[in-house]
Amino acid sequence: AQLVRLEDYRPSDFLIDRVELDVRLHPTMTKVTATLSMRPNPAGRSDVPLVLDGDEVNLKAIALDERVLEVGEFEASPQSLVISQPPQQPFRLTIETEIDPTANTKLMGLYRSSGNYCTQCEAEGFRRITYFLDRPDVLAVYTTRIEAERVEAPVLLGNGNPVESGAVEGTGRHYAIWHDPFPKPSYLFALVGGRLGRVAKPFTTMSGRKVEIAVYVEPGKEHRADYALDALERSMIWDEKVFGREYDLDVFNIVAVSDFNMGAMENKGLNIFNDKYVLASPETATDTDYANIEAIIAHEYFHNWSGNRVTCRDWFQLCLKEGLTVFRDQEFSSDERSRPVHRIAEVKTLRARQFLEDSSPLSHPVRPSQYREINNFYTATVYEKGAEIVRMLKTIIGDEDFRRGMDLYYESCDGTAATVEDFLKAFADVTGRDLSHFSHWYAQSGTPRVNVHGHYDEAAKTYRIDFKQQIPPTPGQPTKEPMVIPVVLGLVSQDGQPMQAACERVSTRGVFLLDKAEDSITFTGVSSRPVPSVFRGFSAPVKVSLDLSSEELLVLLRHDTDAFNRWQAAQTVAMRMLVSLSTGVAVRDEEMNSLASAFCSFMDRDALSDPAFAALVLTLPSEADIAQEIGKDVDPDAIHRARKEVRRHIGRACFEHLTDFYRTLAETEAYSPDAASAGRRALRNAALDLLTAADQQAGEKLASEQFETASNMTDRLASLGVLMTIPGMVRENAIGDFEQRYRNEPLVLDKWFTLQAAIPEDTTLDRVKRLMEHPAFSINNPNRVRSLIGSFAMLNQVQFNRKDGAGYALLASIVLRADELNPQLASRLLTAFSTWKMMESTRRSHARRALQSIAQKPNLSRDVGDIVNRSLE
Ligand code: B3K
Ligand code: ZN
Repeated sequence: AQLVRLEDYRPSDFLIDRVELDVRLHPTMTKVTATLSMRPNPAGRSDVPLVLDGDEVNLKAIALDERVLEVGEFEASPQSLVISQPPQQPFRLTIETEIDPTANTKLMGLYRSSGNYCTQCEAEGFRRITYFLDRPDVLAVYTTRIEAERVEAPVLLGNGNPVESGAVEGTGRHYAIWHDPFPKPSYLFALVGGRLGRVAKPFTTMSGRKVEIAVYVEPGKEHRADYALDALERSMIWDEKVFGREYDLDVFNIVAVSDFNMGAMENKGLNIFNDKYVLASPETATDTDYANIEAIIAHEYFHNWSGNRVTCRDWFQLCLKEGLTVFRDQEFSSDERSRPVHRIAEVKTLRARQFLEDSSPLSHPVRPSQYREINNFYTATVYEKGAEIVRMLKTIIGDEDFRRGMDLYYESCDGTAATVEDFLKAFADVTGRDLSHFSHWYAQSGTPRVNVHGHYDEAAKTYRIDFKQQIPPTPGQPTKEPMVIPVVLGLVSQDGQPMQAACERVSTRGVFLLDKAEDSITFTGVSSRPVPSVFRGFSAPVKVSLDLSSEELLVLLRHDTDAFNRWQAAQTVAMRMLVSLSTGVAVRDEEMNSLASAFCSFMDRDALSDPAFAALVLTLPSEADIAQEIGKDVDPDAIHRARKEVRRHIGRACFEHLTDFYRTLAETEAYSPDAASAGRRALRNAALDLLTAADQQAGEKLASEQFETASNMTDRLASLGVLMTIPGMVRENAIGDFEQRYRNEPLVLDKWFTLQAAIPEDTTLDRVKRLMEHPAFSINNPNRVRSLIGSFAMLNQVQFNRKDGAGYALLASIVLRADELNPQLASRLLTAFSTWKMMESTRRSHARRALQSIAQKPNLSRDVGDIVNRSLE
C-alpha cells in the first residue's frame, strides 16, 4: 500500500463550499444524490484534473452545472472519480451513487446495526457514501435530506438543526431535512434512520441559548440512557465553566448502536455511540462502565470545540483533536470524581497501553510522519501520550496562561483546519516562550528513561539531585535529542515531614525543567538526609529509575503529600519483588515481610479514609506490567506464579484487616454509581481478591455468597471474577447461572466472555473455541469479538503466550477470518502481538511463525497488512 507522508502535504486543488445530499434509505440499494458547490482553490494548482475519492461506490449518473456528463468526460472506478477538465470558475457537480448498507460489514460509511441505518465516516468513510474530496481540510456547509420507509425508520436524524419533515405523498415513505450551518470536514458527517426510543431534556447555555439534548437507544431501554443524558448535561456545564466553551446548535443528539468499531464518534450535533458506552443500569453495568460512559460522553461532547469548530488540517495532526480532547475529558472526570484516584487510573492505562506500544515494533511519534493506513493510528500514543503533552504544557506554563492560550487557540483557529504548530503558537504568543524545543514531544517516539540520583552532603547541608535522560531507539529513529521534561518534585524527611529546602532551579510551583541529557540541581538548607519525591502527579510520561531503598519508598507510601507518589512507592517496592521472583532472583523473607507489614499498616491507618485510593494501593502490578518491566526473555508462567505468591503472602499477613474490610464495607444502601460508593465497592472487592489468594476455601465461600446475593453488577461480576481463579464445580455452576440470568443481555454476556477468556488454565483455549460457537457470539460484532478474543489475547498472559504456540495460532486464524469482514477490527486484534519480541525464545519463534502465516496470506486488508509488516520488522 501507498505510503502517505506529512512532508508531502499540499492544499486541495479544489474546494467544496456547500453540499446538498439526498439519501433514500433502502436495505440493499440506497440512492445518494450529492450536489457539490465547488471552485478551484486559490492556494492549489490550476489546470489540474479533479480527482474525487471513492470506496466501493457505484456511480449511477453525473452532471456538471446541470449538464449530464458523457462517458469520456469523466473516469469512474469504485475508488475514484476523475474529471479531466473541470471548470476554472465555481461549478456545481451532481453525483448519483448507489450503495448497499446491508452488505457493509466493515462498519465504515453507511451500514446497518440491528436493522437501523447509521454511519461512521472518520477517517475515510464518507467516500463509501459518495465520491468526495474526503480530506479534513475541505470544509463545507451540509444540508441533508433523508428519506425512508416510515415503518422501517420512523426516526431520521442528521447533523445540525432539523429544518423540515413530512410524508412522501402516496407512499409509505417519509423524509427529514437537516441543515448544519457550521462548515465541517466530511469525516464529521452522520445520519441515522431507525426505530429508536428517546430520553431528552432542555438545556440552557451560559448565554441563554435554548438547546434540546437527547439520547436515542433501542426501544425499551430508555431508562438505561438516563445516566448518559445526565453525564452530557454535566459535560456541557463543565466546558462552559472551565474552558468558556458553549454549545452552538439547537439540538444535540446521541444515538447508541450495537455494532460499532470503536467507542463513539463526535459527528457534529449527532454523536453516534457504541451502546456499551451509553446503556447503564445498576443490574447490568459496573462502576467502571459508569465511569467510562461519563468519560466518553464528555470526550465526544468536548470535541465540538476541540475537533469540530477547530479541526485538523490532515490526519497527521490527529493528536491535535484527540490528545487535547482526552486531556479535557480527564480533567472533567477528575473534577467530577477524585483527582488523585483518577490520575492513578490514567497513568495505569498509559503504562499498560502506551508505554507498551512505545516499546514495541509499532512505536510511533504522537504526530507520525508517515502512514499506510490511517485507521491504524488511532492509538494510545496519539490519544494518551497526546494528552500527556498537553498536561505537561499546562504544568510548565501554569494554569492561568494555559487557559489564556486555549482561549487564543480557539479564537484564532475557529472554523479552520489547524496544525500542531497553530496550537503551540497560541501558547507561545500568550507566554512569550519559545516552545520549539518542547515540540520534540510530538516528533520523537519512545518513552524517555530518567535516572535520578540523590547526594546528601551532611556538612554543607545540601542535597544534590543528578538527572540523566535517555530515549531508546525506535522504528525510523535511531538517535534522539533530549526532551523538555517537567519534573514536579519535593523533599520529605526520613520521618515523613515535608522539607522546606531552597533551590533556585525549582519554580514556585515546584517544577524543575530537565531539558538536557544530564543536569543537576542542589537544594540548600537541608537539615537531614531527605527522601526525594520526584515526578509528583506523574508530571511527565517517562520511566523513572530511582536509587531509593525499599525503606525510603515506604516512607513515601506512608507520608508523601502527593497521593500519586504514595501509590507509586508501593507499586515500585512490589514491582522490584515481583521482577526478582519472576526472574529467579532470590527474595529474602524479611523483604517479603516488610512489604506485607507496610501493606498491613497502610490498611490500619489510612485505607478507610479513602477506599478508592486504598483499592489501588492494594492492587499489585498486573502480569502484563511485570512482563513489560522485565522487558526481555519473558516467561509468563514464572510471572504468574510470582504474582500469586506475593498476593498470597500479603493476604496471609493482612488477613484480619481484609476480613474486617470485607465485613464493614458491605453495602447497606441502594446502589449509586458515585465515586465514593464505587470506591468502597472497589476496596471491598480488592479485599476479597487478596483474602482468596491467602485462603482459597474461605474466599470461595465468601465469593459464592456475594455472587448469589449481589444487588448490582459491580459486586456480582467481582465475585464471579474471584470464583474464576478457583477451578471446580462451584465456578462452573456460577458460570452457568450467570449465563441463564443474562441470556438476553448482550453487553452483560460480553463480561461473561471476558472472564472466561482470562482464566489462566490450559483448558481455556478450548473454552474460547467453544464460546465462539455460543449463540450470543458473532464474529461480525466488534463488542463480542473484543470481549472474547481481544480479552484472551490482551488479558490472558499465560494462555495467549502458551509455550506450545497454540494461543498465537488461534489469534492468527481469527484475525484472518475477521479481516475478510472487518479490517479495522482484525487489525486491532492483531496488535496483541506487539509484545512478541520480549518473550523468551520458544514463544518468540512461535509468534514469529504466526505473524508470518498472516503476512503470507494474499488479499490482506491494508489495515492488517500494515500492522503485520511493522510487527515483523
Ligand atoms: N474520533 C473518533 C475515532 C474515530 C476512529 C476512526 N478509525 C472517536 C473519538 O476519538 O472521539
Ligand atoms: Zn476523540
